[in-house]
Amino acid sequence: MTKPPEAPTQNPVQLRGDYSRAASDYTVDQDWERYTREDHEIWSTLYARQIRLLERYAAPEFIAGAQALRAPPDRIPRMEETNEILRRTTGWQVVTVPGLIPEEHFFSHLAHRRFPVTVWIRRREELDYLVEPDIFHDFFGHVPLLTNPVFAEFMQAYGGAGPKAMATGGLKMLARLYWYMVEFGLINTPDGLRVYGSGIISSKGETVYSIESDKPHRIAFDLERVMRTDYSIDDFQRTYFVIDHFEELFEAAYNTDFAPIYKKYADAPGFAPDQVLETDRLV
Ligand code: HBI
Ligand code: FE
Repeated sequence: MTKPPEAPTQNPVQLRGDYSRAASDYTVDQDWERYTREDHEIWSTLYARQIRLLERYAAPEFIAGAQALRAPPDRIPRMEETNEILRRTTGWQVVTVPGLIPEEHFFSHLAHRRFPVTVWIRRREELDYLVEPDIFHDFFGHVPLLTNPVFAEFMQAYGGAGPKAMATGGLKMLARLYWYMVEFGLINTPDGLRVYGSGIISSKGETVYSIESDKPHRIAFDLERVMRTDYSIDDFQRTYFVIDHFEELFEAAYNTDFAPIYKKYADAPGFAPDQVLETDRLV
């Protein structure tokens, strides 16, 4: 019997899933037969809304990944079908979990090329906003880019950096890297800015806002800048960080020793989410 974890430090929420059947690594069976007609209809509504935004707003690598997964538009995908495809492309696997899981388990899954996907789907009244990631956010938002070799390498290296961060007080800074560059990242393309961050691309409103609005700051990716910047979890982002290539993330996670950064800024307050520094290169 696995007791529900305290919500991870970044997501102070009352956890919704059933953790009683979870294994020691917090995985559970998807139990696809247990989804209701309403669950599949909510998936279909969300999928139809987001898939039509991809052409205009999503990074080409994201679109290619979404197509490669061949997710059904009218029902929640079966993870074993997805895993067949992932195994052949980058060797990643999806594992299903009851919801948010403790950081150390989350990092460990990523380090072993396993992406935790929540099994339940949001209710109709949560269509536009929900606090804890559901299967639509995790699957539609995160899994497509796991078919991209460079991004997949970055995600594994990111997971590998977890234990040392937790041991040396760097968890908050490492979590900011995930927040800004995995959940809310933008990428420059010859056709202009495009979305690849999961939190954006799984949200109808934020997909448009992140590209069209003149309210948020858009700042060129800089590892230390991102690691030092606080974020809010309950509204559209005030700042997006922009990369030119996914290799920038790979370089950061694979070739940078984060320890000196954790040490240098351990007691420094974070920058406010809407702050702009004169050293920032605005995009
Ligand atoms: N658990 N299932 C799940 N999904 C996440 O995205 C997740 C998590 N636990 C911790 C977490 N994310 C964040 O704190 C990461 O920054 C580590
Ligand atoms: Fe996410």
